[in-house]
Amino acid sequence: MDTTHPASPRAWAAAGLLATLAGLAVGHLAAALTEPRSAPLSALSDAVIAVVPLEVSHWFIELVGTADKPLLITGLGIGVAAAGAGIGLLWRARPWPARAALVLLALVGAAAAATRPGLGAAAALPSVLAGAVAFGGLQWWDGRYRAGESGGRRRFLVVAGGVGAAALGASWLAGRVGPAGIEADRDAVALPEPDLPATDPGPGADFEVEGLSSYRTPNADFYRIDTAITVPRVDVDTWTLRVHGMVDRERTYTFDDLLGRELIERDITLACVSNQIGGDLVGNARWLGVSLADLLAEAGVDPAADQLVSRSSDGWTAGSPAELVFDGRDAMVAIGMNGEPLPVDHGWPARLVIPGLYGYVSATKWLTELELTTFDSYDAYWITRGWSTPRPIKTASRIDTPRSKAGAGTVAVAGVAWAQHRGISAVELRVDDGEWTPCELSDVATGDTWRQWLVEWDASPGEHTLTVRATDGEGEVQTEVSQGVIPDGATGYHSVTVTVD
Ligand SMILES: Nc1nc2c(c(=O)[nH]1)N[C@H]1C(S)=C(S)[C@@H](COP(=O)(O)O)O[C@H]1N2
Ligand SMILES: [Mo]
Repeated sequence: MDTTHPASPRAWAAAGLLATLAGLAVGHLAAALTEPRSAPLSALSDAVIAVVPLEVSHWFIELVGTADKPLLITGLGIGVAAAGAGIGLLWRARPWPARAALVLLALVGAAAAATRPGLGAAAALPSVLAGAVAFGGLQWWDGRYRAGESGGRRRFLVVAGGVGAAALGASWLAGRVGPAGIEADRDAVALPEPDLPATDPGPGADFEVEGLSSYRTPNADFYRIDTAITVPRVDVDTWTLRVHGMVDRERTYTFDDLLGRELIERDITLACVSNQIGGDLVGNARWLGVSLADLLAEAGVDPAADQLVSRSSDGWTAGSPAELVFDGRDAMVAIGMNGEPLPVDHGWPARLVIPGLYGYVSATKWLTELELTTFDSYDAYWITRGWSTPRPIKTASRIDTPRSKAGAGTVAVAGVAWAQHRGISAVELRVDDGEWTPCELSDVATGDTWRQWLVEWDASPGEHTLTVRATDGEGEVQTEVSQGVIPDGATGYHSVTVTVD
């Protein structure tokens, strides 16, 4: 064994790090050109999310909120890079074990990618390429140093760094124009006018108070919640929606089939079960789509099927009560959101929307399958992870403005309240320990949307606590009992402390 090695351990670690980063970049490029979800770090993060114990993921999400995914992918990136540095270090003295470790690392990535729902064996390729690049890089570095070559360090740095940077640049380009660049497909869709337009609540839908959420949430501001590390990129030309399970005849629809059907347009507020009191995981949009009840009726649903399982292109599932789909509410397969084709982040090309249910049991994005089954025979994604089977959305109200400061005198206090499908019949505000004061309510066309509320407050200098509560369309006052989001949604009153000067 060569003991008079000219390169220091530190140089070897750096070479291992650099070779690994270059490999990751090449893997990323290969994924961008084929299937973005198969990128090594993306696939690894997805796999971690799939296997990590429930308690750990709940703890992590509680700790860092919606930064969970960026943090996970960054953490894994650092971990893989550190492993690369370690492999470089090991290679200096013991090349064979180091080679084996590198192959193993690449295989872990390959296995993670190939086993992701909706991906196949080909998804292993980016990780295999990443491993090959890192392997080749270290092999080259090794050859130069064992040959006692000097001046190779700089060349290695330039080549490995160059390969990495070029691959990252090319991936960025591929993301815009390659197979991943589905924006062009989306732009090319001309949404037809709805056959059954939404009932417009009129100008009284929006108080237009500064700081108050607008009645319709612009797509760019609409909250996004899903398990996807890399958003599924669905090819609309080959996309189909399959209806199967407990039905008389299986059915498959293309995107054009949907476009050619009777299109309904509805304002529906979507809410996430993991929204905290006062939180912003809720939004209201005007959806365009086809009636879910009509679509399912064509397949002939077995009356014994009490659960509709909707599945996405990345294997996520939601289970909704079939009864609610057929009770006359505007459940739909949506293809448009606020006058545009569905944004990629919100489910392009099609998603499910069922008024009155939280997103985790109804709002499947990147929808590919509707399966009629029973609750006894199948538990959907979040049900197997400690969340409740479907229950009605809890009545909630939120103070949007003011949030912390106000000037003395007349202050507009305003916010939104929601209890989808039941609607909101009253909202009241309490200042400090005072009486509950009724608020003015905005106009709504249905109970499926949130409702703005507004009240004028004569604010005196000092610190004040404002508390809001709503009453739903059935006359039920929002409960004061405070409960966390698990397992079926938070309860309790939203209050803010305002300093008036
Ligand atoms: N494919 C897929 N669809 C999904 C999810 C998901 O993780 N994957 N999350 C659901 C949850 S929990 C919510 S609250 C809504 C959020 O929809 P949005 O991101 O369009 O606001 O999408 C639902 N649809
Ligand atoms: Mo959610």
